[in-house]
Amino acid sequence: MKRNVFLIGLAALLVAACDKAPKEAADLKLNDKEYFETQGVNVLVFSNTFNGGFNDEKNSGIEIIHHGVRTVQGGAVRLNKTPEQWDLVPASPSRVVDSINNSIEVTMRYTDYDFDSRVVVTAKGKAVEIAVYLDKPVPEFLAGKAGFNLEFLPSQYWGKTYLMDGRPNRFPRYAVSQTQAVSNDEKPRQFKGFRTYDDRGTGEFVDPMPLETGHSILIAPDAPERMIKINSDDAVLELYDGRMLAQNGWFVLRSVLPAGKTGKVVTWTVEPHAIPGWIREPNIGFSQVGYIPSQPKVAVIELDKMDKPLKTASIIKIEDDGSEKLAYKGQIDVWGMYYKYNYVKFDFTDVKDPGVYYIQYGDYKTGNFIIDNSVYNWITDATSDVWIPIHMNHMTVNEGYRIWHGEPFKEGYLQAPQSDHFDLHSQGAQTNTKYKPYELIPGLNVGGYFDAGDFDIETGSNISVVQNMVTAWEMFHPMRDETFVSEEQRYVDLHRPDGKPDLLQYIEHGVLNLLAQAENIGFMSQTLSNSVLDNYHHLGDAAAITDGLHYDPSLPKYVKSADGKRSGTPDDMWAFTNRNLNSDINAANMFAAASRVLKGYNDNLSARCLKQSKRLQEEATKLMSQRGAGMRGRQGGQNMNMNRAGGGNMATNLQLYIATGEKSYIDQFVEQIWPALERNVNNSIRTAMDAIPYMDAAYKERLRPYAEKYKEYLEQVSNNNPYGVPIGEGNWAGSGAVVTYGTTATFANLYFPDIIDKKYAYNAAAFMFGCHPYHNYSLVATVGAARPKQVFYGNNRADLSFIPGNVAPGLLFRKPDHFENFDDWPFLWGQNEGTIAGNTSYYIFGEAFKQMAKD
Ligand SMILES: [Ca+2]
Ligand SMILES: [Ca+2]
Ligand SMILES: [Ca+2]
Repeated sequence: MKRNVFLIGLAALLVAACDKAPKEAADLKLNDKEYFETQGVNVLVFSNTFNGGFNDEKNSGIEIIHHGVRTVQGGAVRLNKTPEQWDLVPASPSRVVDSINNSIEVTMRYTDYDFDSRVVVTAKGKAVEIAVYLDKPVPEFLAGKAGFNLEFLPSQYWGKTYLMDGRPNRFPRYAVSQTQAVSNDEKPRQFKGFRTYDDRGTGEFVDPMPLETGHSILIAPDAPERMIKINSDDAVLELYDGRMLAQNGWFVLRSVLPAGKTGKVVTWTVEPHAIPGWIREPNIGFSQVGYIPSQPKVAVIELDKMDKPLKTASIIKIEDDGSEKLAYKGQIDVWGMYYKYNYVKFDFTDVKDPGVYYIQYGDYKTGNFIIDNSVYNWITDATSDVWIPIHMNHMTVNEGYRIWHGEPFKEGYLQAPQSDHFDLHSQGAQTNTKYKPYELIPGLNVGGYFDAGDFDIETGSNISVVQNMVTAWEMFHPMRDETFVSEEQRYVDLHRPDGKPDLLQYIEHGVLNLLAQAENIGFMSQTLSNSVLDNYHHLGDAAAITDGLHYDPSLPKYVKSADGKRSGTPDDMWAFTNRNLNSDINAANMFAAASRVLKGYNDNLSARCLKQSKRLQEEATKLMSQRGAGMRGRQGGQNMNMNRAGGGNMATNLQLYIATGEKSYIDQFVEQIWPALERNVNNSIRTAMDAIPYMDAAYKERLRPYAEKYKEYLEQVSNNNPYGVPIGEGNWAGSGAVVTYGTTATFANLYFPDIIDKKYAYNAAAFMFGCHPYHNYSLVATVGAARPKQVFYGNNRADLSFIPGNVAPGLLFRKPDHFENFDDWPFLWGQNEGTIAGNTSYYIFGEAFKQMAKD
């Protein structure tokens, strides 16, 4: 039987081949985790609320996890037919779970419109009744607009059929339905009054028309694992395609709330089909990149709680002639329950012969993997040769026949006026600079890296990027040269050697923007970002975000000046200049480090870096102690000097010592490091280890007991969950923390091999490369893995694609007990976005890890 576990993301849905499978599924019951459950169907009611930092994250409200996949979400009273990310979301001030009546009631509130409603979800047999109640009629402006919405994941429904009142139809693969243009006066307010759209001077917004309307819809009768029946006697069901407005839109089923009415105003019966006796297919986690012969090799198998673990599993070798042979048979060890699934492990460390293998667990076989000493050789190449250079700002980036993007933001950056912002930034009343609001700050359109799936320069991230690259350069001196970079031509060509190590060119490119900030603004900006929201969600060529022409308010909007150099379209990017002294200190640290590696490569840039490093350090120290003096006055003489602020300054002192050799810096570092290690060894040991090459042998000896203590922490993490790495549960999934954990564990092994075993770093690598919950795909879009993830939230996400070398945040936790990582729908940034700081952290991890695996 050749079922391929590669397909489980799409097909975690096979009926268990069990003769005793019941003919009928059991009724939905409210469980002790406060959601409605039957085998194969979970209905969650505001277990996850609309409270993310970015409004509608498509992760909230009423949700359905259908045969293991969260295919339905967004169930709530909404003000739009197909809500976009920045449309208003309701607060949910109360949620009451009634286990006696098998129901959950949630209050929803739109403060902007003083509009309250309630939704009551009650289990009724195999269905839930969803009822919307109003104590006061819908406010006049929202009448005909507010409705109860439920959203369906396009990638799980396109191509499947539906029947509305018996009329058959098919969910479209691409958004091609009808819209109408409606006066902006009728558009409900968006987040903070921003607009997601450019109306091109029409005064109208685009409003989608329904695909179908009726009272009864049968969704996906052709796919039992996705089939849902929804009826409403008291309201009309309207089906929309949210992708008409935004590529990340979902299919939306909604009923408009009736005007002028109170009480129970809309009632739906929703019956998600449960396949009788359904058991989720095992998720066999292993490293898709493979293993070196000497390392531990443990597959972690995630099992449905109704599944019965097998006693053994096997490793099959694929021979040179294509035949297959049993290489190893070993026992399965039960780890136990972790959230909703049961976990077992299969240790095949004894398999050491180089070759091609797969894992056989009962009827399930995995895709193949390689055992060989070379398997890790390529794990950073896609990141360094492709992902990083594609994210170079202010350059044209070419690869073979393809231009990834032209030169962005030729018109430069304006001083941001006092403003709120949509990407978690703001500009205060003071500019803190010599520039007036909207004045061009010269010189900023050079160097730097796009933040992530968006195109801004996050200064903090860019500082980390340069710091990461400097660390990688000093530790490993990678001479790899696969990228042509010309700052003069503002041109990058992938896979074209130019005689210069790429890493030095990448450091130089990062430094160019950060130096421009320090020199022209005087300190570090918060961010260089979009001034209008409808540019921020740009997908496509970065050079097309702005028109490249200086904004001239004397010209009409959309009109160019006669000389073609200015335009009346206010699209120029802004520099946000609230002064953050910690950021200046971080920059001082980074400039010191960059100055060191650029010496002999670009002496002029190196000297400018050192100058700015010292200036920022001095200015920030002085300003901090002035602020500290103010606090001292209030706090009765307590010494609030900046050294107490945390590890940032400690690392800076080390960097400045390495750069300048001045003793005062290292004295301060030594004064700080030991108390910091005492307070929290896991947070400080990496910085402490960074100093080892510059200190005497006694320093390293003094660190040994802390390495022992750090080992206790590693052991504790190893036992916290079946995967043996830290697994985060935030709104942004936690692979970054796994990379950090793996990097520190790797360095600890390199410095203290007799104390710190390699297994901790191997666990981190295996997790990144496929041994993790939900599915077993590598989280890195990269060479080396047989089955990397296919879709990421990169700037090409509208093509349901990826940029090679990207690292996904990975397994997103949804309360109360569900991990997921969509691999057919890229648009959830918390699972699928890669960031420039995160990906360069991965680059260091990879370089260090390769070294460790080689030793
Ligand atoms: Ca950003
Ligand atoms: Ca090069
Ligand atoms: Ca412009």
